[in-house]
Amino acid sequence: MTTTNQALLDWVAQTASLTKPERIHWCDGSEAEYQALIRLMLERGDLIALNQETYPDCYLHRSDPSDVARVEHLTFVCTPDRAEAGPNNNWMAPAEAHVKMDGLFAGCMRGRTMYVIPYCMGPIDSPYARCGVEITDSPYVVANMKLMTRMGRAALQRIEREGKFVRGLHSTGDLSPDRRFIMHFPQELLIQSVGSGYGGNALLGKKCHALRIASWQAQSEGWLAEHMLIVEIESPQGERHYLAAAFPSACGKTNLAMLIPPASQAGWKVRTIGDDIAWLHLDAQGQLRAINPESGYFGVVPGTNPKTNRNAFEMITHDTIFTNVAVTVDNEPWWEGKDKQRPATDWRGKPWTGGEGATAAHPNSRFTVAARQNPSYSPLADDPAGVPISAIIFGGRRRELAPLVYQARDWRHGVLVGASVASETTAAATGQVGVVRRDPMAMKPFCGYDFADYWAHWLSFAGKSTRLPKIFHVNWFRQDRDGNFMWPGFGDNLRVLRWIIDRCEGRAGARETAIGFLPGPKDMDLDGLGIDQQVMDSLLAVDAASWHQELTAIAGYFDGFGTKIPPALREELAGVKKRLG
Ligand code: GTP
Ligand code: SPV
Ligand code: MN
Repeated sequence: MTTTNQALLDWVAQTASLTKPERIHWCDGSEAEYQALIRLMLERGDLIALNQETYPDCYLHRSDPSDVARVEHLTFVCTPDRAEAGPNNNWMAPAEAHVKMDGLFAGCMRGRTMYVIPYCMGPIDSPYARCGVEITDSPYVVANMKLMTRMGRAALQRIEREGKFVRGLHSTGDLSPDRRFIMHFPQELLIQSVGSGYGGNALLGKKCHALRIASWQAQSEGWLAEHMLIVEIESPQGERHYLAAAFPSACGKTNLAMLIPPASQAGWKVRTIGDDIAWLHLDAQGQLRAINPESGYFGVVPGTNPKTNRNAFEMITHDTIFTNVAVTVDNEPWWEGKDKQRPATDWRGKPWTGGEGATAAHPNSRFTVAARQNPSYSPLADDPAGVPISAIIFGGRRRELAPLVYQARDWRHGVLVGASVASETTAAATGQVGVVRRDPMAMKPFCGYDFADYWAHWLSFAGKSTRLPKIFHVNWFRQDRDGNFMWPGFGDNLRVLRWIIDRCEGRAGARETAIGFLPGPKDMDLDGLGIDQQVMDSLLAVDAASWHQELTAIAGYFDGFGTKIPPALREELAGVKKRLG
């Protein structure tokens, strides 16, 4: 395979002369190609075959122990003007970054195969979809890109038709954290990543392209690229709604997108459009529509079981690549929260001995799987027109303060709600876990430009349509004094989604508070839940003193963006403060 696109041919030739691979392989995206890559990785030891009777076509990849999560401190946005990247990004001057990266890429593919992966983010025939080409020396990356994106011949044909694509160059390098960088050059539509084989650092179509570069493009083109799941909810009467929800990494997007209604919610159907990224466009009627640019899931493994997420649990019993899980004596994958078994080896392949605070599977162990394997897969994920969004939901992982659910007063207030999201850090990125940090719109690690400009962009939608989605905030993670989750979560989150949908349809009650609208005691269906009224009261309480503290923290956070902060956000913040009294 090769191409008629001269720019692509030139870039491939240029990259080969820099990186000096032994051979070049153009990926066609075929099943045969995928199987050949799997065989190659099994021979090289990059993959280990799991129990092929109980887990057919499932494999385990053990990454370098230093390379198990995104590395935000090594991720840069390289714009000519530092201010474009904003205080929310690490910045490096493009010229400096190019010199550094060229040095690291020089000869890095000697003796290795260079893979050229044309891919399409979004349904191949969608006007909202965008293409890219990733060049990599990692067969693991190729196999993951095959599961996660529409990759190969069809994508290349679209690139040849359109002539435009995002370039991504990746090399595993020597895996030394000292020589690990993930660089973005938005003006050049270019990504360069070296020294990591981990998902978000190496599968360049995902966070690097579909969020950081795409958010940049979306700003100038009038759309939104967001860290959001997209879910379809069908009532027993057959009424369908589509919701988009932004939660920070490892805060419940995959689980909500694959929700299984509890027994007491008979007749409700939930289907998945996407679990991580949404591209949102206004159509000619002013309706916000969403596509999922991905075609697979790179999901958190720990905690997945038939009770929390039976869809995911079944989905990953075949044709799945596991990364950094433990293994049982029967050579089955194992992780914390799976079952009562004791694993034989931990994620590093060492005999499992237990031990205080240790986990057998890495807390950020992941599965990679094609979306079509999901029992709750919605065929609308392939609809080029996307789905109409009724509500946008923001959320975070907060043991205190943030109530189970509340509704913003209007779009402008909703942008404040999104901009002030805070959440406890998780194992999805290296660094401390469990510390509350601001993660506006769940995009702290992924917004490719200054947050102040990004919020202004969000605010601008109010002037473009009169039928924008309603905006909500949820928190599934409130804890009591003993550290137990107060809300059952998972399937029961449907009860909250139903209130949200009914609010959109103007048929659910609410009580007005300083921070927005919350369900009153009778406004949510809690039938069959058996939750204490006292617990519900505290899940839906708005404590004025604590919220005053929160507002001060938000104001302080906004100060970090200087004079660029949109006045509307300050005004909305002042409005909440005034209402709190
Ligand atoms: P990324 O792929 O990193 O963007 O994460 P995600 O937002 O898709 O997170 P995911 O759904 O994989 O959930 C991460 C963790 O949160 C898992 O360990 C889940 O078991 C847990 N979780 C998800 N939903 C709930 C919930 O409703 N309640 C509680 N208590 N935990 C949840
Ligand atoms: C996240 O960290 O939000 C993920 C996993 O979805 S990664 O692809 O590694 O970014
Ligand atoms: Mn994510």
